[in-house]
Amino acid sequence: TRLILATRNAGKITELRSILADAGLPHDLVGADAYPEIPDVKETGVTFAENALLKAHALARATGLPAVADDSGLCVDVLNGAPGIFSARWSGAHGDDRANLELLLAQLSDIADEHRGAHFACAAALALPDGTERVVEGRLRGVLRHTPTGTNGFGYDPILQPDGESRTCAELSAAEKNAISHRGKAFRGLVPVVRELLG
Ligand code: ITT
Ligand code: NA
Repeated sequence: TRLILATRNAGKITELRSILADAGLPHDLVGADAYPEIPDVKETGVTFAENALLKAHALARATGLPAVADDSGLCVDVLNGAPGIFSARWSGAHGDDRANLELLLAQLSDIADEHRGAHFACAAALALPDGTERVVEGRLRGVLRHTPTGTNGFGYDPILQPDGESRTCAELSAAEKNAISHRGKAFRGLVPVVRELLG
């Protein structure tokens, strides 16, 4: 069966393909870009789970195929969880990873190391054309560096140093990141659900 990945974020697509393939899902995974005629849904939810479900339902309804989506972001302790669901457009420009990261670093410039705790969060959603839905969430806890380091990954990876690591997420290999990441945890949790509902 074909399973649609309801995202146009290239960094996410790369991660999701390898996470789901490593988990042994036999499905043919296709990105939303394979359906350019279907408009992007407005992310009007107030939680990661609501937004992930909105994206998955919109694509499942429009294509008649099962769809998976993720909504994810960085939640900073001293900012009471911001940027959170606004992570992709924190600086105003949707998807401008560098501008978002630079703005966040500027906002945290006076914050000392012991108060720089944060986590990545991911909600992984599965929606079927008949309206059936499931969500699984995952987190990766760490501290925020003062200076971006590393060139792997995407988004805020160069500033998040996972707890127990001496490297940032952008210095981890793709496999190392997937093994501990919010997205890895959420989608590995979703795999048995996909198997149960789709066979
Ligand atoms: P889609 O809605 O098409 O999936 P998007 O990039 O808009 O793509 P989100 O709304 O989920 O996706 O925003 C997620 C943002 O959170 C992303 O742009 C990054 O800035 C950040 N983010 C999420 N996961 C991350 C990760 O693993 N590493 C670094 N940054 C991440
Ligand atoms: Na979002």
